[in-house]
Amino acid sequence: MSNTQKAAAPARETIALDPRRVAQDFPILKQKIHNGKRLVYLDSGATSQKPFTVIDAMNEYYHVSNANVHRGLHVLAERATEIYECARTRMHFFINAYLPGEIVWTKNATEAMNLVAHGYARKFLKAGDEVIVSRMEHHANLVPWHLLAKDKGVVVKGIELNADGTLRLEELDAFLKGGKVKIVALTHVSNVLGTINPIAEIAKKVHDAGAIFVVDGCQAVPHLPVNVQTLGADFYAFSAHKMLGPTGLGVLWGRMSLLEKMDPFLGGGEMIEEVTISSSTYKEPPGRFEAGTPPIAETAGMTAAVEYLMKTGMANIRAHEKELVSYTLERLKSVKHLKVFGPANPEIRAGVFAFEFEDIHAHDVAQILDGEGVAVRAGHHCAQPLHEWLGSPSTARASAYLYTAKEDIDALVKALETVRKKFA
Ligand code: 7TS
Repeated sequence: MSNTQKAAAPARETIALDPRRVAQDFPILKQKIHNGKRLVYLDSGATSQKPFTVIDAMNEYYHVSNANVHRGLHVLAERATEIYECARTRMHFFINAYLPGEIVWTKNATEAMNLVAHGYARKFLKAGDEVIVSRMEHHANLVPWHLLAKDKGVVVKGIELNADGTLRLEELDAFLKGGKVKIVALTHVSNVLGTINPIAEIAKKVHDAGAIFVVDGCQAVPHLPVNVQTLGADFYAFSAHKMLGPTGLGVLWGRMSLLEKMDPFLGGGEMIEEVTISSSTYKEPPGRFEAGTPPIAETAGMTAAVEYLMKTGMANIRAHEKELVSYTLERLKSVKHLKVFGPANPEIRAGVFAFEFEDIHAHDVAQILDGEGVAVRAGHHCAQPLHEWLGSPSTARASAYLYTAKEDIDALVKALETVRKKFA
């Protein structure tokens, strides 16, 4: 397989998406709820819905090809292995990895982050070394480092935020100057504020200081063109289920030179070269990190998801969501007493809208919205440090995707008016 892919071509003009047309590919979105109301799904930040092609690919796998991978010599085992490995190759093209072998299949993004913390950081960091995170991280990019801090005496420090919900990058510069930073681990896109962080710019700073850059791409890969070669990070983690794919599958991309140095995280079948009673040796990456029977049907679904995204065009999806950001922020301004968090500039914001009414609990807001057919999430969204900064233990959050139309935002605004009136 080629390891000399070129960086992606310069952005070409985008083609306008018709989200109502796109929504027709998603069977779940056709249903009516609560006595005939149209389902307005604004919770894609938690998980995206799945098109027919993804559901069909998984069904077909179980109908025609089901077997375990890399083991049997029979026809079904060969088919299953091909599906599993072709998905890896597809994914490497999708994010422009250097090699298919740099794609490690995990259970989800959380496991991918833990794999870096256990497989890389546990081996190479020592007491007093610093890991830099930020105030806007999901717990998946905090708790693995906390576990490491407890075990190894590593120190975890956080970059604070500007009032508009962007990173205070001057704080990163100051941390890096201290000379103790070994890892910087940041999200590409905030799951609450929608902030899109300047990953390529940060990668340069981190590398100039001789540290490793780990990126949580969970909210980015589904929504923006992601090219790991031009972004320049060292590890990049994400989940299939937020990008039209199935639950139970995640990805850790890592530079091969780093993966090769890492210890396995889980031990067992599939990941070994040779085992005796008292010792074992391990496969080269990625096999070393894929112990046990992996999610196979899920990779069949993943291939279909990536094909759907590529056919639609990631630049087109981003253009659609950017337009939706402008529209939504403008429409939400009309709702009295509603505070909306995150950057106002659509250039640096994804389609995520966390908000609160001064005196109404986020769970009440979400419940009333649900009654109106509008599905949003309420809570701390696994970002407690961020909510501490927002001064609120929980917010309600609407999150969009390629099937979200302006009509869905209009329905949200109308339902928010109902909330306001009920509590007036
Ligand atoms: N990182 C970010 C930025 C996320 O938004 C999430 C999930 C994760 C990591 C973890 O992903 P998982 O697939 O391993 O669970 N975020 C959300 C959310 O915002 N609402 O539900 C899940």
